[in-house]
Amino acid sequence: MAGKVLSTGIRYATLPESYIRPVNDRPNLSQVSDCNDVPLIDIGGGDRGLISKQIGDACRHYGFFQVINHGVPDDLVEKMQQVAREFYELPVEEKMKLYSEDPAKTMRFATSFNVDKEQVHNWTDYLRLHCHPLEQYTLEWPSNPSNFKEHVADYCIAVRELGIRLLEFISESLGLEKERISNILGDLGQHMGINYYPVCPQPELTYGIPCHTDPNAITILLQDTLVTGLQVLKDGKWVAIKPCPNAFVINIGDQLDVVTNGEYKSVWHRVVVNSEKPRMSIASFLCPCNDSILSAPKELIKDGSTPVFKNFTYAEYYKKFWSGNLDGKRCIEFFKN
Ligand SMILES: O=C(O)CCC(=O)C(=O)O
Repeated sequence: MAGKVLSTGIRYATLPESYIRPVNDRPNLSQVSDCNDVPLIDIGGGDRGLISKQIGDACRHYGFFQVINHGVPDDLVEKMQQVAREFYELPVEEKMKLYSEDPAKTMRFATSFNVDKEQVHNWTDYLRLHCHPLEQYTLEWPSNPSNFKEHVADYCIAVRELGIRLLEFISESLGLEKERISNILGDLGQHMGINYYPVCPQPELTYGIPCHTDPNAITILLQDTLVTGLQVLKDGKWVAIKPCPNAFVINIGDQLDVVTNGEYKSVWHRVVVNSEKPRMSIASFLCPCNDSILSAPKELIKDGSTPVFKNFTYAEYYKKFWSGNLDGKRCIEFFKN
């Protein structure tokens, strides 16, 4: 079983066969350029109108953006990164105590995506946690490293506040009341993915995570400060998002696409790996409450037209997402009218 995961400390000289992508599905790294105009939005200032306009423009034209002066204290970010690193440094036998391939589990250590179903594996391990309500989930979180629960919980609380503020700006950017979108999403669920991408002997043959859109509403990503890996599809071309100090990358997920009636599209992104350095990223996924009925507000549906998406619950969507393969098809297509 331990042979399935990658964060074992073993360095491979060549890429194991089960990770090699077919020739027509490789990252073509030489063709990817840096994105030099990623919107970088300072949300610490007082001009709400300007901030929501900048966020609205970024959602419309990019589907992702970065925020600075976001209110998540630096020391919480550092402690979060530190315990995440320490977790991956644990002996593989210790991490394997948490291993599961069951996506319904609310805490698990895993690898790739859907190991038993997918044809080619992805060069990543991840620790996946449900985080809200904290008192319900922290009990099952790893107790090794010993300060994991404390630091991750503090970070989750601060990131959640940021997410709620961002949803308010997004709502206002559409001409809606501040809480309109949050009210549709209900008491927001919160999941975390602590992703580890080991050094890879042949990065041009595989992905850390292949092209996908996120199933949730918005993702607040803490990138590795030193190693680039995230790429976003912009105007039909893959561009690399270089880490920016003290910034989070925010990307629009499928549920925001649904509740904006397709006005803000969920963004295609992927992760590539590196032959010299491992990479770690920490993704916080804010999602609708499991049983909220998701639909766009009437203000965003033109008179007499049919909403782009059917009504459904997030529980239905999430199950469908994890039953697939990250094979480049958007789960959201199954929910269109
Ligand atoms: O590692 C990253 O930069 C992005 C991770 C990601 O796309 C995900 O966890 O869904």
